[in-house]
Amino acid sequence: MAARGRAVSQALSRLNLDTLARLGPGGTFNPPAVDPRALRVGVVHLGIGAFHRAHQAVFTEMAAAAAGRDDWGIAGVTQRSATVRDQLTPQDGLYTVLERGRGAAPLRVVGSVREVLFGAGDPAAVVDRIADPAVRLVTLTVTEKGYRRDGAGRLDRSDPEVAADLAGRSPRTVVGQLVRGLQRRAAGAAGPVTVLSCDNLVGNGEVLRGLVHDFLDALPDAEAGQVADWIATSARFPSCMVDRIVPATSDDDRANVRAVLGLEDQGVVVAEPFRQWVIEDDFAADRPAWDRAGAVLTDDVAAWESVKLRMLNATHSLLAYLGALRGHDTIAAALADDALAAAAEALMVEDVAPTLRVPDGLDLTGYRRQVLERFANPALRHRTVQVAMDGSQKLPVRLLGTVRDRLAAGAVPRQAALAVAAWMVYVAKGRDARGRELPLDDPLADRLRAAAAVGAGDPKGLVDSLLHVEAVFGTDLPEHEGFRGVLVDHVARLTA
Ligand code: CS2
Repeated sequence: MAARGRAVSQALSRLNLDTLARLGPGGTFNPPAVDPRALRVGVVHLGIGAFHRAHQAVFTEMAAAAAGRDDWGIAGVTQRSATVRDQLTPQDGLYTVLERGRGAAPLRVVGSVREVLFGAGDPAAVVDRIADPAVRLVTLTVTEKGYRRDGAGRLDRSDPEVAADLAGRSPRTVVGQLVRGLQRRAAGAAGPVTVLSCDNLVGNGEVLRGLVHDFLDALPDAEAGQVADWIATSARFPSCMVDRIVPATSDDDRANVRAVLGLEDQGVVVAEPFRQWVIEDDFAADRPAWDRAGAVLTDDVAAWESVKLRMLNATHSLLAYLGALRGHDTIAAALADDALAAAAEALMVEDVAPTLRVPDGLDLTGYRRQVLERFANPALRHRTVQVAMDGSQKLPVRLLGTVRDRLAAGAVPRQAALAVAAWMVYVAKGRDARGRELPLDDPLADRLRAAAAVGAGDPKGLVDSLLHVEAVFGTDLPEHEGFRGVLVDHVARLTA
């Protein structure tokens, strides 16, 4: 059967502009909203993973269609592996978005990605594209770790990759690529540009601007000064909040698309029907008409950002660690476990909500319900271990702000501490309730494993040694007796 399935799929043509044109108007899928052949590149996107393709690339195509523009095509950069380039280039950049769950739209073929560059393979091409006068926008989804920050949130100059970029090689880090591209723009009068971070960071625009300046500060004065002046007048770094759940694509998903299109698409991305984008309205030049595609442009993005990170992402992590430990494969299965559903609700109500400034027009109770409904979507099959990855990078952003705010208010953040404790046990145990191995996929994996080994076997020891990983907990949290105590209680219960 399997061999036969493979033979059939090999015989199928690949999705591309020609095969798509031959399909004609099918009715079973939505073709690109604009003619991809007519689109010219105006955006460089760093980090063209599944999330970008299911989120900003869709908004950008819809915006171009709504405004009748042909100058907002995307040049995507895949950073470390050539996979996405090899998937999309033979397909002329086309790929499908497969929505799963209640209210799912028909398959959508997206045509806004016009080119894919491989950052590690051809770093000079990335700099060239950022410096291209036709480009007015550089967007990023490079995940938390792609920013290469130290424990204090500054550019980590002890990171060998950062150091190598600073020394002048063709840049391979995201901040290096940006600075070298901006430097070329400044020198060549390429015109103003907006740099828009779309990662789950607090104040993502401000963070990125700071890292760009950290990089410049480490360069020789003459070189850096001019660029800093140019950035002050000609570049903007707005913040934004992005939201759409995008689980990893499976073979089943690709088979599903094959069955509908009759074409092989190696670039399929899966997403829930929901998508949201709240963007700070601060651009150096023009921008796609994203507001006409459902995005909200605002002067106050910070409140939206913390609602999303502290409610949705924090609860996601809680369900991921507790769920994975209890042997639940998916977020939906974790939420179907009553004890975990109660913990999720308690985290949002007791610890998170009191710390939030609610943006105008948002009903927090409705938001909370909607988050839980989205997590409960069984068709998504979003794996707990996928959300569990990179905990050292995610915890400070989504949970520790809540912890610090609650402690400052004199409260013990019991529910937020449960999520942190579950992460500690996940790191230390490495196995679920059924004895299956849990992957520790994290840039600090070695450091975390070493810390967990020191404290092994004793809840107090484990909490103390992991709390002293400064890159995660800073220097303040290990000193906090109340927080430490509640972590020890939770870890003792979770390991009993
Ligand atoms: C998730 C996010 O993997 C994770 O850490 O919490 O990717 C989440 O699905 C998105 O932020 C939703 O917008």
